[in-house]
Amino acid sequence: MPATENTQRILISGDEAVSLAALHSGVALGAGYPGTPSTEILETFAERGGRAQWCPNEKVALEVAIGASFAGARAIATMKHVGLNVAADPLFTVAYTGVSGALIIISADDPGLASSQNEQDNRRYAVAAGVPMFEPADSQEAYDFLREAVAFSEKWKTPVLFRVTTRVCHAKTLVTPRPPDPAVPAPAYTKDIRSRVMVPAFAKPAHLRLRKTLADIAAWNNTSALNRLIPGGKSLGIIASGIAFAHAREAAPSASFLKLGLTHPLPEQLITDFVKSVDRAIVIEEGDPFLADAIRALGLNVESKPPMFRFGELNVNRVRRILANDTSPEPLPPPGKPPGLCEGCGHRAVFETLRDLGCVVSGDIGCYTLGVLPPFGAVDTCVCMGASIGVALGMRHVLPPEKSAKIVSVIGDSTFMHSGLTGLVEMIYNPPQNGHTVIILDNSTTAMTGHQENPGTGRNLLHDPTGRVVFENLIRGLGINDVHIIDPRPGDPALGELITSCLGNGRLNVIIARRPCILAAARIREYDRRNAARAAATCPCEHTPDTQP
Ligand SMILES: Cc1ncc(C[n+]2csc(CCOP(=O)(O)OP(=O)(O)O)c2C)c(N)n1
Ligand code: SF4
Repeated sequence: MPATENTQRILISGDEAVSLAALHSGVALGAGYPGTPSTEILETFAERGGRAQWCPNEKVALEVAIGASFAGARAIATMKHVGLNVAADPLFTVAYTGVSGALIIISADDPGLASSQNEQDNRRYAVAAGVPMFEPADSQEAYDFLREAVAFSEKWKTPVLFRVTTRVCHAKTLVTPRPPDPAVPAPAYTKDIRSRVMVPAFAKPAHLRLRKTLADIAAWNNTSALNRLIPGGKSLGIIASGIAFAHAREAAPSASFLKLGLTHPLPEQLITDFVKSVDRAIVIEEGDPFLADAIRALGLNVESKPPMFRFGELNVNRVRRILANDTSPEPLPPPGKPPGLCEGCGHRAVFETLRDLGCVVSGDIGCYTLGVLPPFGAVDTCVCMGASIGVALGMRHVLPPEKSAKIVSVIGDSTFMHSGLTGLVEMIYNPPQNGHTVIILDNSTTAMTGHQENPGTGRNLLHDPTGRVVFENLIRGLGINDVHIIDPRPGDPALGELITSCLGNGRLNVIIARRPCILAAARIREYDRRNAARAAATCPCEHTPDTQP
């Protein structure tokens, strides 16, 4: 990369800024699972030459990043907020083990549910797991804080939770990067059994160490440059973090501000001094009253937003209303274009058939969740990724056979790899009396999040060829004999006949409805052509692949 490109002012999104900072920090490996608004971090990291990979799910991604860090390398793990639920198990224990190389866990939260099933506030995870948390407010901070987080993680030997939200991830603001880190440690593994093996005898002292480290960081945070005091009028003092800070600055430019960047553990003395220095102190934050509750727990008298502003994103106007304690009903947003499955989408034929058969569909998360909308109305439940199988099995276990006979699980290919597999294992282990049928919608891509690859496509993050999990082999290998592959063509009665026969046979069935996503099909053909041409160019034998017998 030319030196000027490193330090020139550029207009980039928060996600791009994080990826650039990771590159400049010498991050050796980025591992993640796609999810809005985090997806672009790994994609741009890879485009800029970083080593990045999609993993089957967020838990595996975090574990891979932990391994890289244990081996002394700098690593990031990226995911959307709900992904951290999946990765929570390693998260809580890596807080005890600590790290060698920097480990930054990037959680991209979605207040307002632009593209999610809930609007959980992952700042709670920092407290629950005992992991320090950085919260940038714009692209420059996303860049600066990521670089600071790398140094911080190695200094304190702790993983860092890097919490961003939709507006920070996707809005573009100016960034002045710094030259890349000249001293990136080379990976090296040092044996340290007492720190890395969390049996009770080692975990108990590890927990004590963690609490001591957090107390030391809290004291250090009182003078850390990650937090900023912005002097203003004495009549109003605002404590804010993340994007809420930007909105509050615009809404009340003459107020005094305490802008927090390291929001766990909190700089208690700094906050106490600030609150005491102003006549009226108010916390402006998006999502849960996370800061407000913690500051009140210090015995400080701060105001916080009325409950109605806990829902959805904040903006300048909403912050003005909070400051004015205006709780009158908010105007409804103008109706947008309702989402729907694309014309020609292979999922359509499946949901038309399920609707016409009167099936009870235990659904999952992906483009195909849109089968819930008219004209299909053919999704009955949708909880979280992978839940389609377990939820259907539970229903089948308790309902009488005549009521449960038409229950079907529907799951996409990426979601099946993410967390559907264990549902199938459960189906084999605890089969319902009258059998069950799972339909895997294999469109050869992770369409909903922007057409990323997954272990079933045989292509990696850069769309280059890699190992492919062949669903039918895998499922037969698990011991399910009734595995059917079908092309779900519109108007073809074959799919309906197949589903009907599966529902009636009382056995365990998996139907793989295989048809590439129509929006990705041309690109997939292009990747396959490119990969075949590359393979031919590097073929070590004397014949070209075309002339081989
Ligand atoms: C735990 C978790 N991680 C990530 C996401 C984001 N996400 C929603 S659906 C989906 C996968 C969709 O792919 P697939 O199952 O293949 O269905 P398609 O959209 O291609 O129809 C992802 C990654 C999520 N909702 N939850
Ligand atoms: S993007 Fe692909 S999978 Fe999603 S609705 Fe459109 S055609 Fe279907």
